[in-house]
Amino acid sequence: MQTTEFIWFDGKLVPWNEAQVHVLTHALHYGSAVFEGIRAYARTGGGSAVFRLKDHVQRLLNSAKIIGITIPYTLDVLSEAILQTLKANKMPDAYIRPLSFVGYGEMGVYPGANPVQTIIAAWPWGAYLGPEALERGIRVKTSSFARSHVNTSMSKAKAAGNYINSILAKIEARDDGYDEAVMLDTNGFVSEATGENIFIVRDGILKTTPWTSILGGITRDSVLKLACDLGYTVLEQQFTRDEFYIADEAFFTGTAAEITPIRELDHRQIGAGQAGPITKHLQKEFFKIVQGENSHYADWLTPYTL
Ligand code: PPE
Repeated sequence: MQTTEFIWFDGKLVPWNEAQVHVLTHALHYGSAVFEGIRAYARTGGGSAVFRLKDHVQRLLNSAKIIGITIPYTLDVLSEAILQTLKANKMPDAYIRPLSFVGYGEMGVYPGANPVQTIIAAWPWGAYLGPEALERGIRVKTSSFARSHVNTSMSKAKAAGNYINSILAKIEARDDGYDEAVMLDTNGFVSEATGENIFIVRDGILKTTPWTSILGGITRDSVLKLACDLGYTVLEQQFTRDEFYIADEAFFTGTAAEITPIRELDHRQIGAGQAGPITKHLQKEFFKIVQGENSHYADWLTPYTL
């Protein structure tokens, strides 16, 4: 991967290669960590901005609360540290990865008095599902692995341990020649993908999974608001895989994936088998927003200069 110069580590900017932990770090054994994925974009006309910075930091703090660990930093301190990391690395655009984890101390599941440590890394990350994905759309399959029951793992926490479920589904999908997996919940309804939320479009109406067994995606929330503002009807409503098969359009949302069209599910072509008109419309407006070209959404952007 493409490295950068510094990683913020509990208040200090340390050289990339020196940001290390002990192999008996609790989180490495038990997945006791929470993280975020945030993007910063260069603005049309100069400068840069982090997209929905406070919302991401708030979700990090919420994730920690859900899994029962305490991050010893406030929202403002973490937000400032993220900007500091971008500036130190001279990055006009970036994917930013804050992570808070239960550190080295006692072994055993009980995290006890082990320290909670926090890092913030940033690196350049292009199109998550490949350079063609945003344009052409991707091929996906329904996973044989169900998304965890709402009382099994806490899906509203972006917790490291939750991602074993995602890794199982992702490996299966890739081994079978697909780009990504669509996961069903334990009742059989469409839940989310391994690192993306899902929208379908039928007869001009958008539908997305309600905030049940899914991560409350910030891109999902942005698209919900944007689509409403553009005059579309959007329903947060459960739907099944067969409804997905007969959708006119479908797409994933996520910080890494942005808005990625889906052109095929389980060998059924979705709509015309390419990015649909509503998907393209939302994609275009979304990219305008993140690049600072739509002042109506200025409060979603935290500007910074290098
Ligand atoms: N669901 C899951 C399970 C998920 O991991 C993500 C983000 C989303 C939905 C979308 O959430 P949001 O980014 O707030 O719109 N996945 C992150 C990690 C990807 C990775 O491979 O690492 C991301 O997109 O940053």
